[in-house]
Amino acid sequence: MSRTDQPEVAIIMGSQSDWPTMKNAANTLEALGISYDARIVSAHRTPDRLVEFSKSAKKEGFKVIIAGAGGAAHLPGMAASMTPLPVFGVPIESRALKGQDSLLSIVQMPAGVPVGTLAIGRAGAVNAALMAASILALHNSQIAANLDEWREAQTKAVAEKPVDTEE
Ligand code: RP5
Repeated sequence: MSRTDQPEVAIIMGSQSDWPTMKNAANTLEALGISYDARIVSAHRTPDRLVEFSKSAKKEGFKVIIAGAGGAAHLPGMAASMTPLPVFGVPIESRALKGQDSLLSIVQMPAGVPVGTLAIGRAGAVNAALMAASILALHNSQIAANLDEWREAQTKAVAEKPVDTEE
């Protein structure tokens, strides 16, 4: 699997506390040989950092942004409002409302400023990385091959019969 020097995907998140979830996106990108840069960018606590990041992300060479946030999750939408790059939003599973707040905050964007919203939590983080990979694979045959291989391995890993597991 090949890597390039300039990270192709930016993973941004509202807080350090989002990293255990967003690490699933990072791990998936790594498995696919896709370079990324992970940063903490908070829409509420570091608004200037958000503006600076979003306005320069394309110039920096990023091709896709994955943004995870929880609660009043304004990060993905605000980032999308300031960049032409595709933005995938990952709703973090919040303690108070189990991520329903995050999901609704991210998914209900007004027409004209899209955020590709994924599932709450780990599944969303993994799938955001896979969506990023699908986009990059359109113009990168190595990533396309890695993605095919990853999917094939996933299929092969599914047993035909269930086994008893400890509860
Ligand atoms: C959001 O607030 C973050 O994305 C995080 O999910 C949530 C809680 O942040 P912490 O209080 O844990 O830093 O901005």
